[in-house]
Amino acid sequence: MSSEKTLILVKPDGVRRGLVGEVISRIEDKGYHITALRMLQADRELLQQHYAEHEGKVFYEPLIEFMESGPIVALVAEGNRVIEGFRALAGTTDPTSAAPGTIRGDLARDQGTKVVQNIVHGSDSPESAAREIAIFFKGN
Ligand code: IDP
Ligand code: MG
Repeated sequence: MSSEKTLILVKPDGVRRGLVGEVISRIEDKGYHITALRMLQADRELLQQHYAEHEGKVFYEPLIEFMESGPIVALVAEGNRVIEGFRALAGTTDPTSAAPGTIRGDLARDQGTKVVQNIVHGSDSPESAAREIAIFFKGN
């Protein structure tokens, strides 16, 4: 049985709104295993590494500022096709049009801010997952 890992973040909006348990429940209810977990206040350097692919975009600076605006929860989830599976659980980037039933579709909406606040991050490929897990879980 092949397995896979993904890096999931509960963003500052999710932590502020008390949705950590809700997000974790949805991951576990789907049948994935959480194999690492930490709460942290991310600093700018870590966030610049994590979001390097978005450097230069209009929402880049607001994204970094938003992500350092409060504590986040980082976790590693494991299971066959977990990268794709968690992206499906999360829903599309824009929470206004994200499908009902998804984390973003059920729990978030566009608040008119420069960066859209959408509760969670999930890695988008095996390469991203390996890179992102190394950033948030050094030594794992
Ligand atoms: P993803 O989180 O669904 O993978 P990405 O394109 O990787 O989406 O963007 C990273 C984050 O940047 C998003 O989750 C969202 O918070 C924010 N973002 C992405 N695109 C936009 C945009 O067009 N306007 C405002 N914020 C955006
Ligand atoms: Mg992304």
